[in-house]
Amino acid sequence: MKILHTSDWHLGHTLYDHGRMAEHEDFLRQLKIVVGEQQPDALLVCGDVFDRVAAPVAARELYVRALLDMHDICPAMQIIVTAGNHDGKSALETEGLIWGRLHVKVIGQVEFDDDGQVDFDRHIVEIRDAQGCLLGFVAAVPHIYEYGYPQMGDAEDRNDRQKLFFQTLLDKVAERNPDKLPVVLSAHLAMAGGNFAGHTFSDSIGGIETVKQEQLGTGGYDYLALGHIHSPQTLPGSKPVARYCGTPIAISFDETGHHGVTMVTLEKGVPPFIEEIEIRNPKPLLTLPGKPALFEDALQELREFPDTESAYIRLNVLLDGPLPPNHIEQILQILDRKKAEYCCVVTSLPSREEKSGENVDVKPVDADNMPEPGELADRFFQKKYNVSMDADLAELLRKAIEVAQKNEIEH
Ligand SMILES: [Mn+2]
Repeated sequence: MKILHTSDWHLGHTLYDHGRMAEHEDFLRQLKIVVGEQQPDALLVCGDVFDRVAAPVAARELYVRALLDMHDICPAMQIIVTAGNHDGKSALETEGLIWGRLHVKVIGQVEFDDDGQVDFDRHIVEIRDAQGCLLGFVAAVPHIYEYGYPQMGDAEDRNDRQKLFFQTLLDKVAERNPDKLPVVLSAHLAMAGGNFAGHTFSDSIGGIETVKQEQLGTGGYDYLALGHIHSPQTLPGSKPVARYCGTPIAISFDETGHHGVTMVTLEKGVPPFIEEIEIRNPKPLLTLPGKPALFEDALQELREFPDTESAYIRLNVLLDGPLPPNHIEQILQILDRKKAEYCCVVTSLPSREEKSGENVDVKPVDADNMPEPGELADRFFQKKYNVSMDADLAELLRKAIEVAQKNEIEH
């Protein structure tokens, strides 16, 4: 059984206001080639098909066209789409009714039968070859918030509910699988021991709570196909092997390294064979220079960047004072005749060892011995930038303090 494991397409993503439709189109063009060449038995999209619940029309069209294309080039292939935390779960699910006709199974959320019992059957997908011969199973679980696992039996704690959910699902697969054909479990969640580089846990990844593999049931599957984390990785020590295929194109500048999709070949009684297939982004996310440099040096590097090269640029600046007020204009001016596009500036301060001169210690201020505002500001400035304020800035500050104090007296 050959499974093409993908996740986190994030169609409709914008990077600092730059739409990424062309890159996603290019990814789907590459994916179509992979599917055409490899003829997998199943294609998994393990959540975060879209970047946001209300995905733009163009992104939805891209998704529809992609599924049609994949079906056309490999008609016997079973496509399985599960919702991630970024997806509109019920919308995805409703469209699934139509997709069923084209060998696409969409699982947006957990549903219950008339007796109020979890409908596990809809999470179990049989994978068959072109002749209809059963090859194995995919047990597909969409993103479920930790507190959202259904109450089952006497499991009250949310961890117990999660564990019971997965275990029950795997037990139901086992009932249907007397020949012990290969089973893939798929989920969209953060596993303990993963490398979460690039995820700023403030976004909808939310207060990330990691899950240990034993939470997802014991035994009963041969490969754990994960979505949610964007760096491709096989989890060290995972048993059965658990893997994030990663996002096909980087979503943030901190997702350095390659991206792609994962081809998994599963045979009865043999450990899964895993092959990474790289997806090349025609417009990479670049941090320039590679190591933080003073603003002028960073600008120089930007000037030297090839005019015709497509890229998103994050300028990497080492601060020796505040950035010039017109720093963005300076950057944009250089990029004006280039194909590369500006995204942001990331700043860092020299590490303590690199700092020259005395380190100025800011002592806690006691109310009776409050220093003059100008002195306090200067101490803070020295501490932050390791130099004194220049005369112009000191004069501006002196005037601002004067006005503020005058206002205070008047009111
Ligand atoms: Mn994601």
